[in-house]
Amino acid sequence: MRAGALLGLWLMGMACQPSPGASAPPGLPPLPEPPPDVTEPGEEAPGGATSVNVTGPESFTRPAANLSLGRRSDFLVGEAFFETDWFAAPHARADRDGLGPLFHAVSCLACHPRGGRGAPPGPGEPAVSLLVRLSLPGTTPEGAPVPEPTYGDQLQPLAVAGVAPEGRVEVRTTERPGTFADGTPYTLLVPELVLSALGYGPLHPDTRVSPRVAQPMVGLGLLAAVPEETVRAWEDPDDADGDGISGRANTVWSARRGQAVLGRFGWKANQPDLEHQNAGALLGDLGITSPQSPAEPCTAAQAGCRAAPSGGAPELDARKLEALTFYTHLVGVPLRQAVDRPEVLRGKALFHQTGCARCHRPSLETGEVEGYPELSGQRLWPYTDLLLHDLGEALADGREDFLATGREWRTPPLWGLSRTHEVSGHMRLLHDGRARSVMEAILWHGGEAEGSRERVRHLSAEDRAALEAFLGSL
Ligand code: HEC
Ligand code: HEC
Ligand SMILES: [Ca+2]
Ligand SMILES: [Ca+2]
Ligand SMILES: [Ca+2]
Repeated sequence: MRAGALLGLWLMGMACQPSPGASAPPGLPPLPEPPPDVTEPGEEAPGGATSVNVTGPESFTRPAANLSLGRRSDFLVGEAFFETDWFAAPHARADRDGLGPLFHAVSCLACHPRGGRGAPPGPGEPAVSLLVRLSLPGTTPEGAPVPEPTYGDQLQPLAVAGVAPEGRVEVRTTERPGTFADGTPYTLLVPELVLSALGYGPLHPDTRVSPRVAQPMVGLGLLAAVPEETVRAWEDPDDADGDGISGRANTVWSARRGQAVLGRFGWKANQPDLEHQNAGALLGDLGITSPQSPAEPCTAAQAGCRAAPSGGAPELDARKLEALTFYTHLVGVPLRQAVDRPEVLRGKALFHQTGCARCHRPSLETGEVEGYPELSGQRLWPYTDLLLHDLGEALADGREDFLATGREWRTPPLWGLSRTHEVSGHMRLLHDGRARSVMEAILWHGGEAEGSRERVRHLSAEDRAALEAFLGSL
């Protein structure tokens, strides 16, 4: 520790030497954090012993490297439920029917292609892997958002024959030009959500609408294994240390445990665990009931939906939900590439110097997780604090989600970022997929991350490339 501190002081001295690229923009103090421009032990294996040696389009499909042979077959069973197409009931494949009556897609895979992330629709196209959450202001007794009275908590654009779909979801964009401090121009795409062909009349005038793209499926069990104390220790709700970054944990309702617990999953950390998240996806996205969510998502106003045939009670039983949940815990994080390239190390130092690491926390250790020895006691490099941060008005959806305000989002993990294009076929980032590159994602950061963004805007082209090289090595 002491040697580390001395090294830190020495590195700070180095950082103070004139380096035009990394200088702080006017009005912003340089960050005191020492930039670790060396490779740290384990950094190349973001998921510890679970990390998988894989490149290319299948990067997000491998089971954790330390999974035993016997448990690998359980993983494959769960994966099959993730990939399978569901059919409207009744269907000859009685174990695969019950789709809808209202739904958004026929499989998990349709939105999480190869375990990757979704994207907003192109101009004039309907949304596929972007879904829309709906609510009214206020909270339910459990602290959850209040569903829109006619449409519920999600807008399903598809329905089985004989039932009216809820509407059509499109995204219109306008260009917003900007410049880096060195004069280099850039263009951001400002999205506007357009809902049309509403099947059940107008939305309540106070409706809050939140578009979200599907998230990548890697390393999720490891995030479930992050000790709550670790996350809570990073909270700084009143910014007591004065660095402009607060960070609050979400607290959400766990029906399974019958109590409020730390929120970890979803763009607003609005889900307590993967079983909840998966049951919610089955119901809201596919219209598949499970022991956890036994009632179809039809509101009182949707008589056709309520009268449609069911595929069983429930449509997916406890054993299958368990298999699906097992799978979602154990998709391995790919090993990093070229961690010690000088440009990557320079970019890593800049990641710290520009303040990214204040929210995208590089490393932590998992606790003990019952039933998952593979995930316990691992040193991770996820680049997240799992906390909510106000990222400013431009990214705000204006929709509260448990404790998350309409301006707050959970810091997303950055592991696997380099595989985005290969796996998902695009480079769309952020909760609604508006960013077309890593640099655009950074340029959208505001609120608590405004200082970070401004530091990046003031970097030289060479330093920007180094930062991108580091992010492209994750
Ligand atoms: C209509 C598109 C769509 C479908 C279909 C879909 N998802 Fe998702 N998935 C999303 C979106 C959007 C999010 C983020 C949700 C949020 O922030 O509220 C998400 C988030 C998740 C997460 C949390 C990831 C994280 O990093 O926190 C898991 C796990 C997940 N989905 C599993 C599934 C499973 C299992 C299925 C099939 C039963 C499924 N999804 C089907 C769109 C989809
Ligand atoms: C105040 C906390 C904070 C700081 C500082 C911060 N970020 Fe973020 N970052 C977030 C949050 C929250 C999001 C999600 C925002 C959204 O989806 O609308 C995000 C999203 C991202 C994404 C997109 C990830 C994805 O899965 O779509 C990238 C890439 C990223 N940040 C990189 C950086 C870099 C590089 C820096 C430093 C220059 C940085 N961030 C600084 C909180 C922060
Ligand atoms: Ca159903
Ligand atoms: Ca609905
Ligand atoms: Ca702070």
